[in-house]
Amino acid sequence: MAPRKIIIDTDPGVDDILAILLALSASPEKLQVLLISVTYGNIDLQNCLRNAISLFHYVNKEIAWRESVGRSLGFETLRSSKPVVVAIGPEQPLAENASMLDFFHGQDGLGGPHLSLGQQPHLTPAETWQHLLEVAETSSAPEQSEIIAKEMKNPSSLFTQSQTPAHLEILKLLRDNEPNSITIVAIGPMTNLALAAAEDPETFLKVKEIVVMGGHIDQADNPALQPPSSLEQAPNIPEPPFRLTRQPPGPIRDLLNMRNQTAPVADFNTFADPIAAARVYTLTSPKPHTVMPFALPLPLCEKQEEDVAPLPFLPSYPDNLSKRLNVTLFPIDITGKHVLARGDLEASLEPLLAAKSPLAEWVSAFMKATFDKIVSTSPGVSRDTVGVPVHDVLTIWYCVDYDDPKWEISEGEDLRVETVGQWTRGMFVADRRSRKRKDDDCDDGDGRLTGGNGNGNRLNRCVGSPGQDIFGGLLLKRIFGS
Ligand SMILES: [Ca+2]
Repeated sequence: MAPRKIIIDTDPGVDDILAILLALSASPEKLQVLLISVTYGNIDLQNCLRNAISLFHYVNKEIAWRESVGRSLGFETLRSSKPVVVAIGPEQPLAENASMLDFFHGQDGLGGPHLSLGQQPHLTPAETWQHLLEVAETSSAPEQSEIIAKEMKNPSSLFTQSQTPAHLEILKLLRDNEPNSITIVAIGPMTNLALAAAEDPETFLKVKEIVVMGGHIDQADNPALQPPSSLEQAPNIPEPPFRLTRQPPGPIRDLLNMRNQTAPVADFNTFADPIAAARVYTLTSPKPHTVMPFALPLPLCEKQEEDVAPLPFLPSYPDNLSKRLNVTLFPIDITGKHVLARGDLEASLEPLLAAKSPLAEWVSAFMKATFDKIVSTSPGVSRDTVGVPVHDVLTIWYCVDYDDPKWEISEGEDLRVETVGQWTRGMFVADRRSRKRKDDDCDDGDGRLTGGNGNGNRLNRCVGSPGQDIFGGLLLKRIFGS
């Protein structure tokens, strides 16, 4: 069977980094990584990009170290298809300012061992690369200078710097490859994908499958509304503003961030740009125009500010598209059950740390910060029992081991993203009333959740994996080979 070709659309924070490492560690017979398209998300775009470069830096050092000590080099997919193209996406959502999970991921997205670069809005890809290099070269932090400056200038680098905006790079790959041969793995806000779909819908529809870490479908499973005892004791929890783009610091935010959620009913990736997610999912409908999100007018106060960049206007899709998009969701319902336990990580890394593995040292540092954050914010969780759901990793596992019969995927659910709710922004609305779908060529409906007209989204959803119990061990074994 031919390897699955993937594009990873990512906002590199903790679980993205582990997901990318898992992908790069796969067998080249199973997986080929064509592109890493970076978006804002967990933290601002420049820090996401810096984390991606850091990943290649440590993998480069790791391969050299493994060679020097006579170990298997690993990272077969990466070594067989390097350099991987890294492209730069937008700095903010389609409709609003970026909402970021920087509290949980640290200001650099990896628990805080680096300096923050700050935001440089509205730069071209070339300007963004240049800015990243200038910051590194003038940095007083030797580690940052070494990682970014050396890695960006290294001709034997494992990655190349694309000067093309990420959504155009995605379209180029879809044009240049056989239809139905590329899978896009979306593990950040979906702004890049929405831009690509709007730019050239028919080329976008050449994608084989879009695998998304997003959604929280079954509200009965949602414990975010059950606060821990520390929350009850917290004084003066700030009231969220009406246009909620970021949960204010405090116990609620701690609690939601642990679940990769920014609102009680929404996962972070969807919450961060619900209009982008909704626009992509409409392409799964037989009649996308019936489920397109509203285009929101700007509030008056924002219109009057001259330094606020105009929002991108994206057109509707043309009628009579040639096919429907194939999307498979990995919502928090399933990703939240796949946990990396501190005990497993430490047991796996201990001999590698003793032997000075560069990758083990890096992963150990940012995972320690992550575990410590959870212990400090979670009553009843101790140092020894703590684990962290690494949501994004599950999507890559699915792409690598797609032939495992134990994956359980429910098909064709009408799930729609709420884009305008005051309290429900980014929530998935499921129409579960029993109804019989008509064929794709049914009469036009208005797309409302009234049932029976055959419109609506048709999303596939992962409801079972090959095993929660084997997940953490498998992840560590594939990345570290031990
Ligand atoms: Ca992510």
